[in-house]
Amino acid sequence: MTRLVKKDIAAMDKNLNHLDRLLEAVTGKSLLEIGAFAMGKALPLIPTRIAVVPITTGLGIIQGFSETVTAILVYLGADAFTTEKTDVRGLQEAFSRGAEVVFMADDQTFSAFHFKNGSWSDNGDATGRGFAAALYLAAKAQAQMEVLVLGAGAVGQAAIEFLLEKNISVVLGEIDQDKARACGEKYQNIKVAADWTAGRYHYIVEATPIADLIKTKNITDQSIIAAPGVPFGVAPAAAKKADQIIHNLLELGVATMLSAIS
Ligand code: 2YC
Repeated sequence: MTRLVKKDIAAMDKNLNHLDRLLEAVTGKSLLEIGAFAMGKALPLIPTRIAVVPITTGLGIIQGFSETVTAILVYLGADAFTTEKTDVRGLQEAFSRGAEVVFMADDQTFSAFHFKNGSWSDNGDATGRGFAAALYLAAKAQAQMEVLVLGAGAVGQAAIEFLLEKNISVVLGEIDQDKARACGEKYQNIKVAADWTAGRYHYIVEATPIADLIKTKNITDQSIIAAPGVPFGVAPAAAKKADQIIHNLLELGVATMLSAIS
C-alpha cells in the first residue's frame, strides 16, 4: 500500500458520516456492516478497548494518521484512544490504560492485534476483503458476475479470496508475469488475463500502485469499480463514465480490521 501523507488524512474524520451514507446508498450496508460482512462477523461486535500507538520507525510519524485511525474506530462505536507515547512506551501506555487491542503501523505494515483472544489483522488483507465485499454488495451479487482484480499483491489476493468464497468468477490482471503466474497457481480457479487492457469490464477491484490505470475503453457506463487507497487507479474520464466508484483511503480497511479482530 502506498504511504499516506498528511493531506490525505486531513479532515477525513469530518467526512466519516458522509462516506457512511454514500456506502449505504451504493451497497445497502454501512461502513461497519461492510467490514463485518467482509469478515463473516455478526454485529454488534464484542466491545473492547483499543489503543492506537504512533510508530516513529523509518520515515516516522504521519501527522494525523493515528488520530484519524482512532476517530474512525470511535465513529464505528469502539472505545478507542491514541497513546501519548510512541513505540514501545506507547505499548506500555496502551496496557496500563487497559487496552486489549492495539492498532499500529510502520512504513511497511499496518496491523491490529487483540492481546486477549490472540487474533490479528493486516490492513492489506482487510482492505482487499473490505473492498471486494463492497463491490459484491453494490453489484447485488449477480451469480454470473465476473470480477477483474487488478494487482496480485496482498490487497489483490485478499480480494480474490473473498470473491472465491462467494463463488464469483475472477479474472486477474497483473503486469508482472511471474506474479501473475504464481497467483494463478495459488488460486486454481481464477483466470489470468494475457492482456486485460484490451477488455471491457463490468466489475473491477483496482489493487495496484498505478494511478489512472483504468481507462474509459476498459469499462461501460454500468461498471462498478472498487479502488482502495492511493494513488487513485481510475483515470478521470473513466471515473465519470462508471456507474459507481467505491474509493476511500483508510476507513473501510480500518472497519474491516476492527471486524476481523472482534
Ligand atoms: O504515524 C505513524 O505511526 C506512522 N508510522 C504510520 C505509517 C503508515 C504507513 N502506511 C500507510 O500510509 C498506508 C496506510 C494506508 C496503511 C497501509 N499503508
